[in-house]
Amino acid sequence: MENKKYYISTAIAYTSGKPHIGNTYEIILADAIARFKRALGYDVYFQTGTDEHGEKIELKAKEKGVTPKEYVDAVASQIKGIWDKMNTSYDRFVRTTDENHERQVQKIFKKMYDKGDIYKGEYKGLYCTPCESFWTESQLIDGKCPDCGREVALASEEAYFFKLSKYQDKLVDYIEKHPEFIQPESRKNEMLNNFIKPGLQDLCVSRTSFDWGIKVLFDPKHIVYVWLDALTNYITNIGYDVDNETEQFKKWWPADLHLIGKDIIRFHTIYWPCFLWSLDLPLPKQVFGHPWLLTNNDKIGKSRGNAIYADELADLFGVDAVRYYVLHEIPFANDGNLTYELMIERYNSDLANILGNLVNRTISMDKKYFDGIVPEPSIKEEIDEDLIKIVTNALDKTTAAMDELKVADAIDNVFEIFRRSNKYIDETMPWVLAKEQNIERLKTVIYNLLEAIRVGAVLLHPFLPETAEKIYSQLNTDLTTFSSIENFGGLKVGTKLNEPEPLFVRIDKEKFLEELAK
Ligand code: ME8
Repeated sequence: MENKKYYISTAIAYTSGKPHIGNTYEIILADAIARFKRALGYDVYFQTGTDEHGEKIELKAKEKGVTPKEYVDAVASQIKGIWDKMNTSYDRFVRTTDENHERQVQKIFKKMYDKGDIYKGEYKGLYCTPCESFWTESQLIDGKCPDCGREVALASEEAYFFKLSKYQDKLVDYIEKHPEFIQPESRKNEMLNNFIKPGLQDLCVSRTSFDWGIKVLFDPKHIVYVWLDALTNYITNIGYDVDNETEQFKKWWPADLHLIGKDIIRFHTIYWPCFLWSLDLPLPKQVFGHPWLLTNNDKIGKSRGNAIYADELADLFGVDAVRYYVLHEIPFANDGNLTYELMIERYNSDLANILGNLVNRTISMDKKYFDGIVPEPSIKEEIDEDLIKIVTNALDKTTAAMDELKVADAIDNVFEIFRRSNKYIDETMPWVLAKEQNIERLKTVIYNLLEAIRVGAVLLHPFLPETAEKIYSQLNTDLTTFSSIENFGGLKVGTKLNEPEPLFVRIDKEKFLEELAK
């Protein structure tokens, strides 16, 4: 397999507060994609981190009576702690307060200025402080910020502007010629028709009304606009330097995928391409705006008071149960919903019943009939063919879904192996074979089940790594690569299995919800 590079990034989370399950969904989704690519043999670089400047954070720190740096240090470490708890395999956690990032942003701003893409002017507009965004009258909804619904205030200041208008035609042309650039497709049309084609106004890229940010090198009373600061994280942290092209940068840029939420597609597909063109750099290959996770069908927000947190869910259900839920329940283009009731139902039906029971039953049967040794298959029957077909096709099918970023479909494909295996138990009735002393056939049936479970575990690994590793350990196998599942029959005959241990213990819904209410 060729060793191609794959650079995937998530949005960098605001350090305004603890990230909720919606924000955490994104890092889990990126993690599943990154792990899958690594398993396919790609040389992967997976970057995430925190967005730490801006007026909102300055205000939050003041409220708490700490310096902005003390405030962001604490929140960034909390965010990193949640990313780690969720078992995400990022290669680098970046922070916009990193010294190198700050220096590079100053140099980038200067380069754009020297080129004539940034000029000085005066800004008058309607500003939403929590969103760090200026809006035009026509963008407001009921006179309020279209993103968060809060009041906007008239603001006027001397400011630097970026010539977005200069790149408008180029942007329309690029997006039309590269249909894969903005995903899902519906978002592409929304950007083109609602935002770009009606006309791009020059963008205000500096502020003087607060201090907490990166100072413009040649005019230090100006602070670099937080989105110019934040977006450049994707290049400053892989060795971008305006005066010196590094090998590291040449290796990784352009990024293969910026994974972000649908609310910030505008910044990534309008501002970011124009900034990159101003620096004479190529664009990322793809920007995928994933849907939202809702709770009780309402958007989860840090300041909406309805936040559910990933670490708290993980304490209740386990890390992999949370990973499973968010990966499975949020389809490619539609929002997903999360409630405790739904979470328990999914947990019981998919994780405890379909997967947990299958593994437990199969290993227990092997222990009972063959003393825990992997038996040699010999007597094949027609009924085996469908199971074997589903198992051997799963790698290609799952890879195809992942290539299209249809992660919920991909994980469902893996579960197809487990569902089919359960059905195979019902069809073959191993206990009847044992009673009838049909031992040779029983050996084949048990072997097929164990091998199906191994293949399922290998494919499950990118999504639920800890569960897959528990299965490897129960099967006592080190055949865990994607190449080991290209053909059916990899599991070694004669292997001594380890003790079966329940992977997911069924939850009593009523009791659980009662406890939770307390
Ligand atoms: O937007 N469901 O940071 P952030 C799913 N700092 N995803 C959600 C979500 C939900 N309910 N709510 C938010 C920022 N997200 C900027 C990014 S990148 C250069 C700068 C997603 O902490 C959101 O869309 O508000 C974003 O991709 C990520 O969580 C971080 O959001």
